[in-house]
Amino acid sequence: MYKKVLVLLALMLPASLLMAQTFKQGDLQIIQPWSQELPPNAPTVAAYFVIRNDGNEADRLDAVSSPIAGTVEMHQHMDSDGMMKMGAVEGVNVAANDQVAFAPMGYHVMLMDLQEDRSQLVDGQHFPLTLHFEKAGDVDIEVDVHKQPPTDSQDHTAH
Ligand SMILES: [Cu+2]
Repeated sequence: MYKKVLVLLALMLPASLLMAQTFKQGDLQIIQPWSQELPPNAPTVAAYFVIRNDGNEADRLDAVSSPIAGTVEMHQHMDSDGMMKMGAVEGVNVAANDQVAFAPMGYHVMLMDLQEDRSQLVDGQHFPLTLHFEKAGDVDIEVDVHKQPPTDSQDHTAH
């Protein structure tokens, strides 16, 4: 009986993953983590999300890790002399009652030294990521992989 319920839940899982997900821990919310599907030989993969801090104290994202990558860094795109470059940042502050967006051409999480099994890096799949915060501690999230950037955060009417 118990087993049947678990099987049912497992079957229902893919449908729920099509919806934007939010992960909560304490005063923090990690909203709609996503990654774009890349060619199978791409050396790196990027992850994006919004960190919302509803608390009255600032927190700081100190590090990010994932079992699918040997190295995970936080990067920021910078406009230097008209050239877009990206570089690693030590950490990202999230002020009290504020939010920080990780998005293309801005802050992003960069996964490197990817594991050989890339079955989680295709459209419709998802992979685990752990965000290490100075105060909130570790937050485990799942990053949804999409062919196209999700648009529902900008436009709720387009269908
Ligand atoms: Cu990067």
